[in-house]
Amino acid sequence: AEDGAAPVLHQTDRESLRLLRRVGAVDPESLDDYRATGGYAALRNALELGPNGVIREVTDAGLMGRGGAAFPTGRKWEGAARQPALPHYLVCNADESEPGTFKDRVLLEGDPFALVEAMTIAGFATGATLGFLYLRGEYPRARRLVQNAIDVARERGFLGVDIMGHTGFSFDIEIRRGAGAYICGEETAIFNSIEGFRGEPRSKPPFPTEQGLFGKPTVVNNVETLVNVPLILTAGYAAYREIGTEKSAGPKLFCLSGNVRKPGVYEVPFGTTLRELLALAGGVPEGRELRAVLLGGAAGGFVRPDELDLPLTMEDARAAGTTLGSGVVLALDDQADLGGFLLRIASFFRDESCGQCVPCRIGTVRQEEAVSRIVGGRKLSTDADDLALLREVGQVMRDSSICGLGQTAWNAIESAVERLGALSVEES
Ligand code: L3W
Ligand code: SF4
Repeated sequence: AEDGAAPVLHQTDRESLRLLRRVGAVDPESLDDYRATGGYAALRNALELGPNGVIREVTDAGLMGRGGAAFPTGRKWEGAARQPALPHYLVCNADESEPGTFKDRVLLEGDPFALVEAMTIAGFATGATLGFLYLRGEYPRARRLVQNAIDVARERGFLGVDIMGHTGFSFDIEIRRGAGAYICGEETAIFNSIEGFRGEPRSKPPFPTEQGLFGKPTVVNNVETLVNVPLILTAGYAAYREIGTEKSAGPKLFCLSGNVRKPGVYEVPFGTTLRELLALAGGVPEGRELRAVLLGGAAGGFVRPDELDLPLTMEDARAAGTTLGSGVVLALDDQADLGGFLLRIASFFRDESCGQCVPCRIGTVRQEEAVSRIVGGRKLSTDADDLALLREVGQVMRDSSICGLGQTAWNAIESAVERLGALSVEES
């Protein structure tokens, strides 16, 4: 078909619009199982639609990034596709390291062919001939299963040259493994890591769509974001948009952890309330009361028990002063040590700061020290106020750090202070 030809998409049932439909239900090493459950129908449709048609479909579906920042995927793909510089690259960010985040692992291990197909579609749409899967080093099982999927797909003509008999369409995938640094999940630090340099973020702009890996136009997408693409290309954007809300379309994976009875990954439509999601996970253990929920991860914010009717959408989370981030829903009950938990977050950021820029390198240390003093019941001095110091340091990090790590290192602690009254005199 010509570029931009009319869609050849068909309606499907709700089950085929579930991200986790194959996880635990099919053999993740079997391409035949994958194909028997609808695998590669999306790529076939994509090849018929042409690159522009695919980008239009993804844009009309309203797909937004699932790694934390919720940037529109179609806009990102279009931005890279129109760049004249060649080659174009695709990077799948599978360096899942946000504390409390384990959804991508479930997809990587449970449905690796879906990711391979999704990356191939993304490569086709954006003109990339090579895709890198940047995988968290601590996921050896995912590495084995995805490598197997890549190898089998290549053997059977779903990767390599003239894919699915489509003359002139070549695409391949290589895995690169991280080595334990959280900062290597930042998209430009991934480029440095793949290129053999220290995993430090680069200043943006230029955005990766213009100058990314090896200085070339690059699309970086999270695993979950990509695995939505075959759903859209199989069912069509209209059917996909029936899931979720108008502004936050589609299914969403949440990682339930902390003081819940059944921790794990749950798939629900956007717009499900936090109360409903916690109920799916069995709520807090018997005899306990919920104290707070950390939403969005270490860069997110706290929700109080009186706010559980919050619909889980990008826009509602933002309005409530937090974010859905990478899907973290971490419950703390009345027996949880909130002060210790906040100190753990502060220590995490101090540990993981790459040290490249001063506000974050120094600020995360000062933040940890101040939280430690407050939690430990020690005073900075008779006339100094550690909370005021925290606020000032937090604001400086937010305003002047190079990357998202430093910019968000104060978010959760600020939220606990402002919304839960944590780190007050009574707390210590
Ligand atoms: C082209 C423009 N592209 C922005 C692209 C940009 C990037 C994406 C988002 O992530 C989140 C934070 C935490 N032309 C563009 C453009 N882009 N403007 O859109 O960009 P940005 O800068 O808003 O965010 P980011 O730095 O990529 C920050 C979350 O990440 N986080 C933790 C994440 C952890 C995981 C995990 O373990 N799976 O994801 C920590 O901060 O929520 O919102 O691609 O290039 N004009
Ligand atoms: Fe490194 Fe922190 Fe600066 Fe990001 S904000 S570049 S992690 S020092």
